Amino acid sequence: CRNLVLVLGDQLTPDLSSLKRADPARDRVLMVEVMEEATYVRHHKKKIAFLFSAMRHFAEGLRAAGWTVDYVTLDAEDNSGSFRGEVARAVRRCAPERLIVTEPGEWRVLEDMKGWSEALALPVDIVTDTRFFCDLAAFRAWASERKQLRMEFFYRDMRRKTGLLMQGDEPAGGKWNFDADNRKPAKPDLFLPKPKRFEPDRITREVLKLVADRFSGHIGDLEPFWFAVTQAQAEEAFEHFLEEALAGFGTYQDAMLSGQKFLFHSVVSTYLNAGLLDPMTLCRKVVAAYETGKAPLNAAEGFIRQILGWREYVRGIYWLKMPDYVTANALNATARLPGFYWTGQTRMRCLSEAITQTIEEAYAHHIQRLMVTGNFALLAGVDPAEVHDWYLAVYADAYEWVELPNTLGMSQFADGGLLGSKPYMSGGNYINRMSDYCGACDYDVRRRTGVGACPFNALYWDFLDRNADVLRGNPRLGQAYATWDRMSADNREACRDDATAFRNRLAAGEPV
Ligand code: FAD
Ligand code: DLZ
Ligand code: SF4
Repeated sequence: CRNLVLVLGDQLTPDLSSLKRADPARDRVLMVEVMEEATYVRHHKKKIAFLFSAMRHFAEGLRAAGWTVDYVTLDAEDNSGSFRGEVARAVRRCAPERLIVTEPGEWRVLEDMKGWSEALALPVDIVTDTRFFCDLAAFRAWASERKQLRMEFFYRDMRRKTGLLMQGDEPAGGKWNFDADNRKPAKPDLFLPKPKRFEPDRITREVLKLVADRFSGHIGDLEPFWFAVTQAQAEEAFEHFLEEALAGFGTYQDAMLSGQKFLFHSVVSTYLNAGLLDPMTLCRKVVAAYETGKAPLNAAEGFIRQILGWREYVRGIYWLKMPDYVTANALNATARLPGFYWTGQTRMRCLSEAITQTIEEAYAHHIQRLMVTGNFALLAGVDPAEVHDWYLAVYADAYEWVELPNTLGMSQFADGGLLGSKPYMSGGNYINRMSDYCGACDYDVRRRTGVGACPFNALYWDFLDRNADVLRGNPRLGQAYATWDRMSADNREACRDDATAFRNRLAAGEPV
């Protein structure tokens, strides 16, 4: 063949930049299922199944469109188990003049790729990924002009640049951000939409068997498996969200309810990050829903900010700060990740809900990730590298470029305030306000210390105290430290003692 085009598992987009450079009549596509990618962290079974099935469906689509696809399944004889090994074998099979690949989403893969040309004695073109609103060069330029990086200002520039939800030079509705309207807890009797589910077809059933055989030791329930695995299905899932859930998305964005895994969230990150959905199309559809009166502005703006703002911003930060970012640990947190993160077995109701549904669905919504599992790990002083490995493994939407800044930066404050201006942390009070978890919990959210008190409470104050050298000067924490300072010495001591005892129990692996 003339060109060999390597398409990675999260590049399942028909107009991918690498494919656009090639010609179905003269070039060949290579896709590979490899053990290294499935095990560099031990991904959730559903995530592996989703990706292999989506890859196989995508290959079929390419063949139907006239491409020759060299597809290596995980169980193919002689599968070497790595991208590098499989590219080398494919080069021997078809002796191409050149290899073309769209830049990968993870630093580790790009570093390896940079050595391929020499190793294979072949030109390797690594081309820009055009599936984002802001390419990496543009982000670097934006960042280089600023002393402090903040998502909100990046987002405003992106609104201006794309014209999404703009009226001339002004934001639609006169404000950039409607989050003040978006903090309502949900009532248990609220009508709750469900994400669109799909029956596994023949290809998915084969993949499910493979994953059950080969990855039985990985976390997670493989079935029921209901994810979309094609572009058409993913688009259907998004249409379903537009009809059923978008209108409530803003208002209940931060709410949590027992047994309700999805609330008004779109559940499209898995599809978007694998390339089955296009971010610009999603945003345009949301604007149209607002303009036709199907969704209020706080919902449309809130949704667009997540995709046009946060998603693009964290990607920019990742590539700006790697490779050092992954080892950042500004608070010197060293505790091990508690074992119940892998089982959901804890009496703390909020954590057992979030972790159990993660095991079942490879999904939890943002506030569960940020204010339950993330918040707890932060307060308990868990090593951010362990927290990072967990998030990267357990969520079907997790790739390092998006997961790492969210975990290390937003959630664990391990970058010392680069991504967010203060740690996202709270005691039990916030969780109680935004959910119905506490009513069904063995612990008492109103008690700060003593037997049966909600562990988040003492941990919260103890966290502020332990990290005062880094955090006390932060103006956004002034009020919290003022409250701590006003507490009696006895109360402060009780917080320290209870939190230390609790952290010791975690370290000893005792049930909590
Ligand atoms: P919705 O709530 O419906 O939001 C719509 C879309 O906006 C999402 O599909 C997603 O593409 C985008 N989005 C929303 N918030 C963010 C964000 N903070 N960063 C980037 N994109 C965002 N998101 C991932 O895609 N992959 C991850 O590995 C990931 N890890 C996270 C780890 C932690 C500790 C935290 C706090 C957040 C993480 N997020 C991650 C962001 C967010 O939680 C998920 O994107 C969201 O929960 C996905 O569910 P949804 O599709 O129903 O999102
Ligand atoms: C996540 C993942 C998994 C589990 N397996 C594969 C695979 O077998 N083949 C493949 O091409 N990609 C896989 N991926 C996605 C890659 O890890 C992802 O493309 C890189 O990390 C770059 O973002
Ligand atoms: Fe979580 Fe504390 Fe509420 Fe229990 S009481 S659900 S541990 S916040």
